[in-house]
Amino acid sequence: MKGRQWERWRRPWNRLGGGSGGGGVCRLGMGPGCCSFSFCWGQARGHGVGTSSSSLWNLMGNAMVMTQYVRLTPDMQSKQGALWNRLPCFLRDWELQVHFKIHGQGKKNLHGDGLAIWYTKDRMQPGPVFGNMDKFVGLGVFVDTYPNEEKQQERVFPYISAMVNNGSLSYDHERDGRPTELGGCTAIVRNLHYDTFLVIRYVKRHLTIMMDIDGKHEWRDCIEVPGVRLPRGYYFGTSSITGDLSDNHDVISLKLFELTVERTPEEEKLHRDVFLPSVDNMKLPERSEPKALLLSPPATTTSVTVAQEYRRSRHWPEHIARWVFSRLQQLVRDLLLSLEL
Ligand SMILES: [Ca+2]
Repeated sequence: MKGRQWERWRRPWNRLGGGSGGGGVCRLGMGPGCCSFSFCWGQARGHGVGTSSSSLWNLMGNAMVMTQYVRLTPDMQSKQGALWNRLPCFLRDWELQVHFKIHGQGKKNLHGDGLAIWYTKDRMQPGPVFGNMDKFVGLGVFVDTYPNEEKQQERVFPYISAMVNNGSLSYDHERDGRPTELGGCTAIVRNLHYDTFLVIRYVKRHLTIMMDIDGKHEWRDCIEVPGVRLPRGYYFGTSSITGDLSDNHDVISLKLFELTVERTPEEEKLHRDVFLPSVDNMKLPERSEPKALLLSPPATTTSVTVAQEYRRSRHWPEHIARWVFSRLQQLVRDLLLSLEL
């Protein structure tokens, strides 16, 4: 990356609320002692995608290494592909820059399905969520190009959304992931003649997603979620899938930057390592939880985000109390019936 280009990646932390300590320092993640990675053709060949055992990357499915990029899927039906980094990442604060291109022959909404960027516990697990496994553990960021849900007038596609999962939630493909999304924004990214970028920034448990898709070399805000707890030691990857409709989903570069941010002693205590992903003030259901306790959006509202659902879920003790009470009622009824007999 050229110096001038590098400048545009930098952004005052205070504006993002991530740098109470007077601003952070970014450095390219290829430095010593850093688990960061990058492939950018002609610049970081040693870390490029390849078949040698020294490659930091694994390809999966229909993904192909081309001269200047990795093609996750070609513009053909029923393909899926992925690219995964081999090393778990133990950075506390990081920024992933994704240079991608989505293009194809399809007109209007006759193209799909989009691509996803992952920071997850598991890697190389093909599945239905943009080519990756469902019920993943970690963070997924989706560039969804096809509106599956019919009533989607209030939402213009392609649409970027994010989801944090502890392994208990399914991505609802038919509803474009709305029941579980943390937030999102429209991103017109198909068939553009200029470069398109996404950046996922994770600083002090603050998740920020921005995009540069207008050819103006400017970042636009997309998603901002505080209180996101992501364990260290997960894997970065990207994946894509096509169905009846298709597109070329190309990744030109993935660059991870370590972000060095000062923490106060109090923040050090607060930001202790976690073992499962979660979002503050949001209740992720446990796998074994009774169905009655799982939160589902009301049938009448299609635009309620999971964030809103989770905020409501702060009343979960009431749900438990109601459930226990109904069970007790049932037990008493059963007892009375058996006495009558
Ligand atoms: Ca979709």
